[in-house]
Amino acid sequence: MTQQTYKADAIKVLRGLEGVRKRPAMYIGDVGKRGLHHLVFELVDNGIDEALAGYATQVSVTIHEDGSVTVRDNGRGIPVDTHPELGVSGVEVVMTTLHAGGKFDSKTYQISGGLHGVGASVVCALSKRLVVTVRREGHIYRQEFAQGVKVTELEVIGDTEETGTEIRFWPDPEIFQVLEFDYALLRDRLRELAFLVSDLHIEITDERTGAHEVFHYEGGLVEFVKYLDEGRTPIHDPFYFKTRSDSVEIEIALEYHTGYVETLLSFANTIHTHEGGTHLTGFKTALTRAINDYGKSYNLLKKPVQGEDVREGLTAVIHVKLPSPQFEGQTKTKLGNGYIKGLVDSLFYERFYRFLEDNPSVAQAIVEKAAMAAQGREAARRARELTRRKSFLESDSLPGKLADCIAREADHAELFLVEGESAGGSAKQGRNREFQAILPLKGKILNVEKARLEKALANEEIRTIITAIGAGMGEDCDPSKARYGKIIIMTDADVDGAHIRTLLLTLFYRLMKPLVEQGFLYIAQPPLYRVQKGKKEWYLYSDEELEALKKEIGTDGIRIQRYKGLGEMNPEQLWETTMDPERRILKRVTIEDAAEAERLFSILMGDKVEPRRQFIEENAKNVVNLDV
Ligand code: 0RA
Repeated sequence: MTQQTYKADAIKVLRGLEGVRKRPAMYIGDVGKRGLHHLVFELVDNGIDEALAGYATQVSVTIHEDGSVTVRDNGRGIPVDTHPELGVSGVEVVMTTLHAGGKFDSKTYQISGGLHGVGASVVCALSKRLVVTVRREGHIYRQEFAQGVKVTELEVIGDTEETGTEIRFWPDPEIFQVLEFDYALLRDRLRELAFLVSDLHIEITDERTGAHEVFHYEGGLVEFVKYLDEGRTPIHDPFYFKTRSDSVEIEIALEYHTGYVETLLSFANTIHTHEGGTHLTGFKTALTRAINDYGKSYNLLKKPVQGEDVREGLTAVIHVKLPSPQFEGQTKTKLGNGYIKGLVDSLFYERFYRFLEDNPSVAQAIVEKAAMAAQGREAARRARELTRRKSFLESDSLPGKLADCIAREADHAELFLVEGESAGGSAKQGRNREFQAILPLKGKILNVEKARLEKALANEEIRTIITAIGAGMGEDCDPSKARYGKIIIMTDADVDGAHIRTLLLTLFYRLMKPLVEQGFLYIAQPPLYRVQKGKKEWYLYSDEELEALKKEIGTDGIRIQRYKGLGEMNPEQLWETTMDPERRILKRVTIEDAAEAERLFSILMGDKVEPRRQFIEENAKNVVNLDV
């Protein structure tokens, strides 16, 4: 890395900060939970920039008890000398003007793209208080701001041999609807960043709870792939390559496992491209061609296989770094730079084809797996046509077990998926049949993580669920066709219930993901206790609530009933506590972090027992770490 000396005069000033407080959503997406956490990632990105430029090796995040967060890096430190035109320090320029930064040339990668990279100044504008501490040129400097305006001058507060930038901020309650930081959300993204930038040490500390984790993965993407596949059985050592062509860097790791699920994660300049884009397209095209070419050359394939066939049981991470990334798509997470497709295609093809030639037994296993997948796909297509033919369009083909509701508009209609025939019976009697439909489920449904599509579709219980909902499945899944606006999973509050809930979540996540993404899926919260004292009664949903109530009303003469299952409630009780929209508690299932959700399902539902046991032990409380 060339030793460029940017000083304050290299900082280009583009715009003032007024607009940020007026329209925060334009800069950070929203002013809810997501936007709040975006502030932290904005600062972390600056540290990552310093690391990618070769200057920082550490980034740390600390959540403080007073609701503030500190982000620190050991890079060069924000310049402290006076800007020649503006007459203020570099620190002040960076913190109070939009798009300031010494990195607007494309010699170093800027992380910026889409919502990202708008810089520390946005965080400053949206904080009721912010303190910057810079270690540089032998001194420790400090300056304080409030709502984007400086409240102290830059001053020297000590001496040091270290360098780096430390920013502590207190999010402004006038701006944000949510002020509480979520440790797990920050941690998951920081871990992901540590996989993506392998030389970096990333630390997170939560002073509210004492939690502390350090992430550093020398193996980078190879370790990322292994991490994602922790619950699965790989069939070879990961393939890995990294290459550079002009100013573009391409890095890919992949492995095939014994399962059927496809897990592809793509990134551009460390940003998760949820919607894919040109890098992913190039990768997929090359993979399909390489396997077909190899299979044909070595007489391993009778006829060509398709893209989805070569991705069955594949886990891959693709990371490209390029100057000026273009982000498109609904959520601005689709890489648009057209030339990247051809570049990834040709460079990856060459290296992957060579990998196949160098590892003939692995290559044979991969080609055979793809051929099997092609057969499975044919069988699944036939099965799907069957499901489609007896689809919801012919209303008498709705599953016999379904007690449908009267309402026809999805907006008003709800479907309860209920564990067990007896609870199903209570739910049918207790429901409001105007808008509530009930589908009782017999015990445990098939685990779709371990079964191929054709087997999943051959399963009566799964077909029933898909047909009842009517939105289709797989690539055909279309939430606008769903017959219900809310699909509510209602299981017992015990271990079996949690297992069935996870099986159902896996089914939706794997076969009807758009329904999850678009917020159709909910989890009902049946009460854990019923408490009676005299003529009064209470339904309680947690042990904490029970303790609180005992404190309030005392323990004399109270009767506590613990519900072990939905079946112990009569229809009226079930309605009052769990189904009545006026009184029930529903948790909406969202996918906060796709990579973590992928891994979670592979651990919970994959074929390895040990990681699952360990995971459940560590996370005994929140059985599924989807943000429900
Ligand atoms: C402008 C110029 C230089 C560094 C930075 C900004 C910088 C900003 C942040 C924000 C968080 N951490 C940061 N680290 C560095 C270059 C300074 C030089 O040439 O020494």
